[in-house]
Amino acid sequence: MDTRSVDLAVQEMLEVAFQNKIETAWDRLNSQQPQCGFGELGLCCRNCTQGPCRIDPFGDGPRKGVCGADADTLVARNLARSIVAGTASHSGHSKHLAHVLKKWADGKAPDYPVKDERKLLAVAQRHGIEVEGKEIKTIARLVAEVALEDFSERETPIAFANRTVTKSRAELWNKFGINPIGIDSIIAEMMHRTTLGVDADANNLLLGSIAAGIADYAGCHMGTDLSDILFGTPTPVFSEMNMGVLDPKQVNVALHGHNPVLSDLLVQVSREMREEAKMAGATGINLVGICCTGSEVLMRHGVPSCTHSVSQELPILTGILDAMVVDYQCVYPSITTLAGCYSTKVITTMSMAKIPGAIHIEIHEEDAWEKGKEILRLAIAAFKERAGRSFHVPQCKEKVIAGFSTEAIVAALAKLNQEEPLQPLIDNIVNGNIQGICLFAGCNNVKVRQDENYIIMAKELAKRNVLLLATGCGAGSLGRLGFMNGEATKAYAGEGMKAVLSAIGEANGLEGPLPPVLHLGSCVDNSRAVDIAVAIAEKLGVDTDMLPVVASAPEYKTEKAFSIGTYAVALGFPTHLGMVPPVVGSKQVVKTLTKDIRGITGGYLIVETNPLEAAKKLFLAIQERRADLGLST
Ligand code: XCC
Ligand code: SF4
Repeated sequence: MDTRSVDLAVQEMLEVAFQNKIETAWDRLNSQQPQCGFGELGLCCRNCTQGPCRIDPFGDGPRKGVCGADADTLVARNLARSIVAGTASHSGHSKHLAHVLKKWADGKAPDYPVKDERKLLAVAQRHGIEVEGKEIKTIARLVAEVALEDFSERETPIAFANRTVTKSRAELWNKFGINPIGIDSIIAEMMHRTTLGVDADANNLLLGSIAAGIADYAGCHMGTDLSDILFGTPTPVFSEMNMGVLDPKQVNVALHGHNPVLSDLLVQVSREMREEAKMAGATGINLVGICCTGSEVLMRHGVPSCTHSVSQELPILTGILDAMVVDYQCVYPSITTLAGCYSTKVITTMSMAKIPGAIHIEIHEEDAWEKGKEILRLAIAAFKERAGRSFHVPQCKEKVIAGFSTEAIVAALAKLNQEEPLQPLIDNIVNGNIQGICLFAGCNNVKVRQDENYIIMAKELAKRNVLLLATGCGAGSLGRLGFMNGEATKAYAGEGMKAVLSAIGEANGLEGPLPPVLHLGSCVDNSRAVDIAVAIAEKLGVDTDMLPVVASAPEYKTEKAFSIGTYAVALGFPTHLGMVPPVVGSKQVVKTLTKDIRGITGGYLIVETNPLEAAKKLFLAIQERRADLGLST
């Protein structure tokens, strides 16, 4: 058994790496051993130059840092900084989109017209913007302004968080003083609070972290809303996943990173460049996705996803990847070293995210189209360069249906009940055909066998009639391994859920049932799962912490995953982590996050590294909530 990945394509390419003595993330993990035990427990502090200070978890050595900070303070401060970094990343992405929308409204970004006016109007109305008689550009500018206002300090709580949850949830956040008044302001406040000699109270730090998590939710929701406005709200789309989507006869271009500002445009530009590619002897331009930017273009254009997260280096080793175009986040700097052994061009595109060894072509909204052509020309040149060279492409790919925006899910359900589209879903949750909903979010992590936790948990939960939603690299795992098509429902879903998904499939003219795992999009699109939960909660007249809805990050790695997990807890969901977070050095922090927090938000963390056990625990949490709602278990 390959202990590194379940994915056969990854296994095959790791063998290629081994044969060619090419170093991958797995090798580098090995050379990092043993990793720092203090760091693993959260017990190392570098927040001032009197440190680094370490606290002995066994109590034999020092119990306090030089300033007197104890284990609880250190662990809580470190966790807070991780969460805040995640919030900064997601909201940085959405701030970028807000500027693009505003530039278009001001006539400065002609390549970025509003694609989905309906969504624009819906978002505008949600924020109390009068739309009657106004031009689209004016409405777009007003929406962009509401978004940008959310970053600084407002008089009122953040709009994109408070107007998208139940009223009682927003009130609860106010009551406990965890409702932030600005995304950037809570980020700055938490950085301030975690410096030497400010907040030393672990629980107070954790409450501040939850506020930062709520700001992250706002950033994610804004990211989804603005992407839908600019690039279109996804509708169900058929595509494929895994490295077999690479085609030796075409110019292969991987879109990697997170933000659709660049990747969506390249999809459009590539259509114009097809002839140029043909003149170079290629049959066409084959765009493929990696990580979240891959999910964005899969959702909206059906661009196949090539691979995800820890295996992002491997498509280069096929020898036929002509360019890897990246924006920001989750892009391993190692890719330029690997690309150096092949004809692959790595192209960075954002001034804030350069990589030594890459070609930098900076994308500005003002002249994005021309720059897009320049990028694709480099890929075409690389295609010519590789003529006659040997290559190795694993013949693995799976069929997927993606594109499940909240709007698309509601539209699919409306085929069963035009007037009350959510009713069929609610009826089936009430009668137990669907026991509950689990959102799979987060990454792969080189410390666990890639995809294994997702696969085991998805099988276990699907057979217990739990409807699965997935985003980001979690969606990638489940897609690459065949959980995102109708066949998977037949193979894995329990009888109740199979009947429901078949009925929806049939009503929508699909050949088979809906997949057991619905692809909601990239990591910011976890907001879509929240929208679904909020809609159900409002319909039932309860708050989100009463719903049989749980979240899981079975193989997470990034700071962004921490901030998402934090807002899942803030919204009241039992939230599973499949890797032990670096908090075990503080009993108090562990207790607060897994138990006490429940008394505040209704949500809590479940840390469980065994996927079978994790599925059981999540199912139990679902059962508990069903019982509280008076539903059959
Ligand atoms: Fe990054 Fe979003 Fe994680 Fe994948 S899942 S490794 S964050 S690309 Ni968000
Ligand atoms: Fe050490 Fe305190 Fe400085 Fe941290 S803040 S490095 S614990 S002295």
